[in-house]
Amino acid sequence: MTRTRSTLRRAVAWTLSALCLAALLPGAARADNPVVQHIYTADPAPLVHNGRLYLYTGRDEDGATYFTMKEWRTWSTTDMVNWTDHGSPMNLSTFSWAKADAWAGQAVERNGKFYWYVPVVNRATNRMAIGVGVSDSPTGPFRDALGRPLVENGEIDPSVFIDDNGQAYLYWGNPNLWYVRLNADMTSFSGSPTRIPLTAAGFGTRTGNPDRPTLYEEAPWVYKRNGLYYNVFAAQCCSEFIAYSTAPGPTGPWTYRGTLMPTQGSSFTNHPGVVDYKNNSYFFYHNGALPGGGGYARSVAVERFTYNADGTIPRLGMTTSGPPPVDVLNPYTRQEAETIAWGSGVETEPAGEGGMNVGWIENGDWIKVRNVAFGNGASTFTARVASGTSGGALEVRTGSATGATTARCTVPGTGGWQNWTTVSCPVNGLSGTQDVYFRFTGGSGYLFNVNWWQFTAR
Ligand code: FUB
Repeated sequence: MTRTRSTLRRAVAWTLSALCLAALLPGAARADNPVVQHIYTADPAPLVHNGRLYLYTGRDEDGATYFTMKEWRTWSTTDMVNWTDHGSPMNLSTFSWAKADAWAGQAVERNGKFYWYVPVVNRATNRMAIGVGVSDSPTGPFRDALGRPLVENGEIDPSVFIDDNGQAYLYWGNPNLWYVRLNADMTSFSGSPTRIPLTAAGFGTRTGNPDRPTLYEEAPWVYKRNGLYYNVFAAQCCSEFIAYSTAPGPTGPWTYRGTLMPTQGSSFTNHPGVVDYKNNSYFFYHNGALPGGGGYARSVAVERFTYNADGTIPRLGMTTSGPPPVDVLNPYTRQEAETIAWGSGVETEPAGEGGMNVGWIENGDWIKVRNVAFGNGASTFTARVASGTSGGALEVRTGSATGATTARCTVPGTGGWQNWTTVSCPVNGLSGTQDVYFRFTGGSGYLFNVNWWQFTAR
């Protein structure tokens, strides 16, 4: 099998060498934003379910010169710093009627099923339409719930919201802002799509574009907090900034509340997603912060924030540090190798054993996993590995990717990149709660894959 890695991975590896130097400087921020480093991601949509935060995104293809998007991706975390890659549970071919443009959507849970609303080009009409994927699991796979668009008027960016009384709403639109009441089945609606009046009082005033007199551009994200309804949206174009409005009810009347995140970050679009998780509030967005990043090579990032006492949202800036951890990671249960705080040089792929594995590993690549709670100390490190060449070594380091080595497992050739075996090695001096770095070493070319890892306590 020929294994070729993307230009993005090489670029991240180079830039991380520079960031490591920066980290030695006093006061240097630890770079944990964007949340994913091995592919470009865009259009974040968070969802909390059963104590886990799931993140639904689009994917910008390497080298794209437009929003050339073919698949959606799912990620999850329990601590806001280590993110598990669940791969792509839905793509353009999920919708047989879709031609192109796997753009910004949102997923929601109802009665044990997960509904993911997404805009795509309808092949039959050549217009943007909104489809709905459904799954029994937050990580998919998703199938087309209808076999046709749910709604189509040439506009994009669905946001779904279920009110306390069970009434669900779908909002979407660029250049207009629409809503429709969804039925309890989440795949049909009552009444007709209705246009929300884009007034200056509701959505601010834009200058210099008579066709779009208010700031509303696209990407609505509608939710409710303490009885107040929020619509956070991408404002003005281009470059966009993030603004928001509030209302006493789900259909308005909306009052413009100003800027949430000013234009920043070398992507001319931005896209909001807001969620509460483990007693904190989080704002997801995207920028062009990864190497090679830009308007068509975006990356999802996240900031923690606190609402003001009157319910308004403070103005937020993009950071490279991101939020602090809200939980520890337990090394004494099996952890997926694709649970990553920061990865340098690696990629992921579906594993033959199920789930995903880390692959395309070369000498010097590494993965950081944050806030790992070793307690009184670990005695043994175990990893599930495969190698289509002659393997290498998997080192567990602390402090940095070149810090103290606490364990070193030799990985043999296994006769194939999906021929898995389990290796173990002794651990020395790993206790308390700290970040660990898995560093991969060996000869030239691809060394081995890693599916999961686990420590044994002393
Ligand atoms: O990702 C494609 C489009 O760019 C989204 O639908 C918009 O919200 C903007 O982010």
